[in-house]
Amino acid sequence: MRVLSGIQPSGAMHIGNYLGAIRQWVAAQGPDAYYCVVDLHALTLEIEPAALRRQSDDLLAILIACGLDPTRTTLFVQSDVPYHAQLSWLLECVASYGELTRMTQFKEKSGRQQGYRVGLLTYPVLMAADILLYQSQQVPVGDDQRQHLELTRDIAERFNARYGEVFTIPEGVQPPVAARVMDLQEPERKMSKSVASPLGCLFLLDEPTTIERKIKRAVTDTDGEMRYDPAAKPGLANLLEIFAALTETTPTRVAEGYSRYGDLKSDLAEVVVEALRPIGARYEELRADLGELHRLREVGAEKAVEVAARTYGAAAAAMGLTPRP
Ligand code: ATP
Ligand code: LTN
Repeated sequence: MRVLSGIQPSGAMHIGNYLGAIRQWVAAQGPDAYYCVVDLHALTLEIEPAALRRQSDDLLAILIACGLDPTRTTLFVQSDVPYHAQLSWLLECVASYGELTRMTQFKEKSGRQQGYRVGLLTYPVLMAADILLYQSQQVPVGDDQRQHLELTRDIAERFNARYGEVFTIPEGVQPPVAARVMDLQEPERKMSKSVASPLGCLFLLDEPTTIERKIKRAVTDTDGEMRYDPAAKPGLANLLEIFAALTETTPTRVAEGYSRYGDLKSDLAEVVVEALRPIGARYEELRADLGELHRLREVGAEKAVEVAARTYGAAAAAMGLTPRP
């Protein structure tokens, strides 16, 4: 099964990324899986060049620390493979302006700033290029990316109908629980790297005391009734989901084991700290050897280029371009 997914180096990785996406990446890894650090996507919002460089290295290291093995699977950086930007242009000439302005993420992110970049609008087309270049069948992502996946399918189907069968039609796959981890302070908003929420976001590299403090202060509700009800009790439901995902059970089951919010929170803090401890330790080792990290990056780029070049050539030729051999 051909698998591809991506994550932006737009900030430190949080538990939403981990539970919504990265754990699924690790489970699906193997010779047919392609995972990329999508640095071109991170340019759609303001980011310092030095921060982009540093965060791309950080992210490679933490992905490996989470259990991805770059010798068994292909782990690469998007901008190392020029075909992503090239195919994106071809697909921009297949996608329509109307379908891009309808994207929820575009509406949210463009609404937060004046004079937003055109890349923020065309971002889902670049994402479609990432996916289609590798002829991916499955794309493990969090719930927030469903709409972008649907758009990718529409673009691929339209391309195939107009120019001939070039692309595999992919499908998104979401985890059974914690596909959408919410901000701990504002449980109606998803946890996000690029939105500053000092107490709302649990980062994988947070110190144990920080994790305890954030979970203890997480917003719940005042009726004190322990039950899993995401609509009526979003803050509590979020904590139950994180707990369930990390202990391989269901949120309802977790709720049955507790009567007080305080007890649930202190046990959850312990579960999170223990789950993240080995990741933090491994990360420090990997990040200390930048030479080795860059060698692994190069290995990944070489494997990715081989596949991407083939698909790009087929797409360009189908549209009437004459790619050089
Ligand atoms: P940004 O805030 O910069 O948009 P992000 O935190 O949303 O970043 P991405 O790099 O865009 O993260 O996404 C990487 C993966 O993590 C995607 O598959 C996405 O669906 C998933 N993901 C992101 N946020 C969450 C969340 N709160 N819950 C579950 N999955 C998430
Ligand atoms: N758009 C995604 C990140 C992303 C991605 C991809 C995910 C870029 N390219 C390809 C899966 C497949 C996001 O914002 N989370």
